[in-house]
Amino acid sequence: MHLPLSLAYALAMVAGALAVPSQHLDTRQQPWKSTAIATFAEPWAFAFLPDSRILLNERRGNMHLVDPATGSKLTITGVPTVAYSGQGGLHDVALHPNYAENSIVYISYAESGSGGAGGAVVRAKLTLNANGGALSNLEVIWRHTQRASGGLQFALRLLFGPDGALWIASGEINQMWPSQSMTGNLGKIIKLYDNGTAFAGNPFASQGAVQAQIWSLGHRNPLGIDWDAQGRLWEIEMGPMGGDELNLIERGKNYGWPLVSQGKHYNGTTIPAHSTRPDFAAPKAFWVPVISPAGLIIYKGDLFSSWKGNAIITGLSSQSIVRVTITGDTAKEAQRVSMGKRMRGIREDKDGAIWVIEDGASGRLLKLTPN
Ligand SMILES: *[C@@H]1O[C@H](CO)[C@@H](O)[C@H](O)[C@H]1NC(C)=O
Ligand SMILES: *[C@@H]1O[C@H](CO)[C@@H](O)[C@H](O)[C@H]1NC(C)=O
Ligand SMILES: [Ca+2]
Repeated sequence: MHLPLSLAYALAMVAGALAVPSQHLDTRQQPWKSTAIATFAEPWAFAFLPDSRILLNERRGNMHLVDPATGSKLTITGVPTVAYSGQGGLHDVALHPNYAENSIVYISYAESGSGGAGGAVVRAKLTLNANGGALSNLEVIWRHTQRASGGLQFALRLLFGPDGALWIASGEINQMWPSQSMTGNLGKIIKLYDNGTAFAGNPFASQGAVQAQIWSLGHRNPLGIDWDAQGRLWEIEMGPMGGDELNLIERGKNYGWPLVSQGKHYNGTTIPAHSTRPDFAAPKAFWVPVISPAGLIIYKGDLFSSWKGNAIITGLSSQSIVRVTITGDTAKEAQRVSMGKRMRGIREDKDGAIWVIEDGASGRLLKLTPN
C-alpha cells in the first residue's frame, strides 16, 4: 500500500505545482509601500468605521478603536467573555450595513460551555466616546450547534452581502464529519438575516431549523470570504496537510471535506482527491504545500489598478501575501510576496489601500499603498 499512497501524493504535488506556476512567483521586492500604524497582541481581525477609524480585535478578547492618523489605540468595553485557547478567542468584527444610522456591530468569538468550545456571533450597539467606546444591548444571534475540546478551526469570518444578509464562514472545530452533516452548522457557509433568522430562500430552507441556515457545506476551516464585482462569493479555506483551497461558493453545493481533499491527514493517511468525486465542487485553486490562508479580499479599488478583481490572500505558515488572478471561474496564483511574518487579516479601505495585520504577540497593522 505504501507505493500507491506515495504516488497519489506525488501526483497531488505535481497538480499543486501546476496550479502555482513558479515563474509567476515574485518575491524579490515588495510591490507596495508598507506603513506600520500600530502594534497589537495577537490581532485577529479589523473593520473600518465610516470615519476611517478602525475597530480591531485581539484574540485574547480586547477590542480597540484605532486612529490610523496617529496610531492611537483606545479601548472598547463590553466585549463578551471569550474562550482564549488553541486557535480560539475573539475573532471577526463587521459593521451592520446601516451602521451609520443604527451603530450596530457584529462580533464572532469562541465561547466555553459543556463539551468544550464552540463559535458564537453576537450583535451589539457600539457607542463611541472619548475613551474609545462601549458595547451594549448584546444579543447572541448564532451559535455552533456542537462544541469540542482542542480549540481548533472555528473560522467565524463575518461578511454582509449586497442583499443585506449576514454570512458566516463556520469552521468544523477539527471534528471533520460534521461538515457533511445536515443536522449541524459546523463546516458550512451560513446565510442569515441581520437578526440571526435563517434567510428566506436558502437552499435547504424546507428541511428545518438548522438546515435552513446553510448555504453550502463540506468546508473545513474557512477563514476568508469576499464578494467579487459580479456579486459572486469567494472563499479560502485551510486544508489539512496540503490542500488549501480557493473556492467559488455556489448555492447548495457540497465542497467535499472530509471525503475529498488535495491534502493528506496529519498522520500521513491519504484522502481521495477532488477529481475522484465530481459531485463535489472542486477548488478553483489549491496549494500543496500549504500557504495557510487566513484572510481574503477580492480587490475592488483603483489604487492598485491592475489588481482589480484579483483575490489577495494573507498566509500564516507561508508568511506571505498571495495574489490570485480570476478569469471567468478559473483562478491562478500570480504573485507571492514574502512578508517575513505570519500574516493574519486583510481589508481594503474606501480609497483602495490594502491593510493587513501580522499574527502573533506583537503583530503590526500595516497600510499598503503603491510604491
Ligand atoms: C428577522 O428579520 C426577518 C427579515 O427582516 C424577519 O422576517 C423576521 O421576522 C425577523 N425575526 C425575528 C425573530 O425578529
Ligand atoms: C489518520 O487520521 C484520520 C483523520 O483523523 C483518521 O480518520 C484515520 O483513522 C487515521 N489513520 C491512522 C492509520 O491512524
Ligand atoms: Ca474542498
